[in-house]
Amino acid sequence: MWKKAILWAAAALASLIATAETGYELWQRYAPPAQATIASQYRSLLAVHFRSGTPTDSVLLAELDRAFQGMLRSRPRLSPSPQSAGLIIQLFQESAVAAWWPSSVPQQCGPEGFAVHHRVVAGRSQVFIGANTSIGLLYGTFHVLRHMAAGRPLAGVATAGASAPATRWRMLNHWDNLDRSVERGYAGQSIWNWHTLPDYIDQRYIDYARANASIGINAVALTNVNANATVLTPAYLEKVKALAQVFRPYGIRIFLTARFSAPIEIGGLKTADPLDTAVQGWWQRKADEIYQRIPDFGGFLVKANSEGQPGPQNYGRHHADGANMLAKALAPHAGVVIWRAFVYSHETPEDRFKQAYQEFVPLDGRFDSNVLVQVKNGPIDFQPREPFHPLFGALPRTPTMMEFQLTQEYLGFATHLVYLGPMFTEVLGTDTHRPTAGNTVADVVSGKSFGYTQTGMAGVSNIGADLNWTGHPFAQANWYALGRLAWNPRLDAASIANEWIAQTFTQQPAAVASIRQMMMQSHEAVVNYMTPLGLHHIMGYGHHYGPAPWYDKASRADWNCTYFHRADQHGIGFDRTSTGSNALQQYAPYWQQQWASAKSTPLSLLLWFHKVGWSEGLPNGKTLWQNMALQYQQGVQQVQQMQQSWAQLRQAVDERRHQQVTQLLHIQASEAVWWRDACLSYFQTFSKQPLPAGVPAPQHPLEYYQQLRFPYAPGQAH
Ligand code: BDP
Repeated sequence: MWKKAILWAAAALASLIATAETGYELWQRYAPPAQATIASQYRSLLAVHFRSGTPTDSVLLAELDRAFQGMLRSRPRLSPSPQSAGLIIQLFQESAVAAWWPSSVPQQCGPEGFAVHHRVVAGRSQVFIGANTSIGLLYGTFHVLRHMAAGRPLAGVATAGASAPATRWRMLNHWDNLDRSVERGYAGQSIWNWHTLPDYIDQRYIDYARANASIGINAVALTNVNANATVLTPAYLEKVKALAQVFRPYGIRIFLTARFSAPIEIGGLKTADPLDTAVQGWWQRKADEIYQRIPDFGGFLVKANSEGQPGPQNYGRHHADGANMLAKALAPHAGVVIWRAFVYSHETPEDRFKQAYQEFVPLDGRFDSNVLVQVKNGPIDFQPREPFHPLFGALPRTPTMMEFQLTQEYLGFATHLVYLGPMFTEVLGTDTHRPTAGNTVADVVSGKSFGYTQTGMAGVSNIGADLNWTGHPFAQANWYALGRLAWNPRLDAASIANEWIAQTFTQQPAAVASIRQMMMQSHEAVVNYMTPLGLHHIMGYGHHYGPAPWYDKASRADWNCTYFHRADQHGIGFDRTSTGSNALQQYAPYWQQQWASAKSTPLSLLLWFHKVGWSEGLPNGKTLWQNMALQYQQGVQQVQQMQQSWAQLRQAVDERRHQQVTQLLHIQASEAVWWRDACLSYFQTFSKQPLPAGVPAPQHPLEYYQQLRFPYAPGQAH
């Protein structure tokens, strides 16, 4: 009787705990496998053969301990001999594992890769993890744990040969300010508590490092690209050093944003001219000072001569002069400079689309070997959909690194469910046709096309101090996808979603399928209800919240929405062909041909390259105006479908997160309606045509949308 009561109480408690998930654990919840047969298979891995020595080895063991306690309710036991163990984790040079792989595997693994082998002996699974380094073993262990946390049969855990990262720098760029505000951050304050560093080490720093290492992220820039030189002062470098110590065992290197005018601001010099020897000396001493504290410091990330940031052009020098000066200061320590190509000048009236290409292509081959140029995925600015940036493939002699934006500055902030996996893979999988057909953006970025010696992929972080890190529970998937794709840009977005869902929410196949479906259509949905047919940059001025296609009051032309859509009574869109700005010329001939005429341009990119008449017929038989209205409407409906699918998942997902997502989807649905109604009312003043059947009349008159103000919209610059 008592026993029964206690059992019942325990079960009730367990179910209570199960329904109260905060999301803090991210994809590292380590829930027990849903299937009992799988669980019993996993149990043979509890006997672990592993000789721990390095700090990385210690974190590996701690992770195994945590994971097995979660998934198997048991702790791993160390087993002295490999024969009696189920999980054998060994450096290749330690021999026992070496037998499992062809002799080429260790070399293919390189410094960070690993290989996993699985076999069954006397009915029990044995899993071997081999690598050349401790960090390789840690990545291999995370690979195995990911597989287990998704509840998959062990037979599938083996890698086909080596799993080695496609890029050297797999990176998060935090846009975090020293006052803990986050530029374009929608998930609370910065997780870096500069005030209590270096003495106070928040558990979050450790959990952040665990999460990053679990998906292969090995570099983080701590500070905003709109940089503050104070982070380079001794007091702050002490704080940075403390974080570097936390991250080191997880294989994560720290980068700082270098404000180009720092020699003036904190160095007392009169100039920051990169050709001035006093300036060069100042940066050299600064680099030495940093490396003395942080011997594995990654280097500098620099935004220069862009949106008011200082840079070499202030002194009549060019980007390579600036980058090389910093590169020379870092080179003796093997550090690198990541120089951003997101530049557009105040003076040039040129189509903003073209400016980065115009500035950087002439400099190809003039950068030092430890410089990477970091290019946003598209030519304008992280819009819901952009064509790939024409710089990918156009810099054969300059390592070109990818910059994606995880934080949803132009995609509904942390309120909208938008899985960016399909957007990332759409860009990565596009053939640049440079130097020849068959070279995708991924090939360029991973160094395949041009043999770059430095390679990288970065995501602008969407992380903040919110309990669940990213604000929206689904925004975690974008952090996750970035890491997975930086390791292997050929992964497909649906498989990444599958493994993320199984670790994060549920292993139930029907629920996984339904959540994956929501995720996979979510990017197209936001494109439809915000910027269909290739519209871009029609968000609210400054904060970028909500629609404002009418906005035309900014101090410079290309900060106005009207600059980008160019709607008038004749039509809408930006002519970037030879009859317009001819930005098209920056692409390989294949794309020039493809996009030169509106007829051969896909609808998804139409208004990026063409001005099209409102009544012009498109290949689907409808006019441009009808297509536009119907796509806005489709976007709204897609969000409504997501709401319906999610409502049916109440049993499959813990109550708290289910409730959170329900509420957020509700906001997203009404904001999608807002976008549709505001944009269509405005564009209708030019098209002067009725809404097609199936598109409801706007809820309010245009003036209502135009007078809305959001002075405290989150994420604005300080
Ligand atoms: C823009 C953001 C701005 C950033 C800039 C950048 O609105 O806050 O500073 O990108 O990437 O999209 O430098």
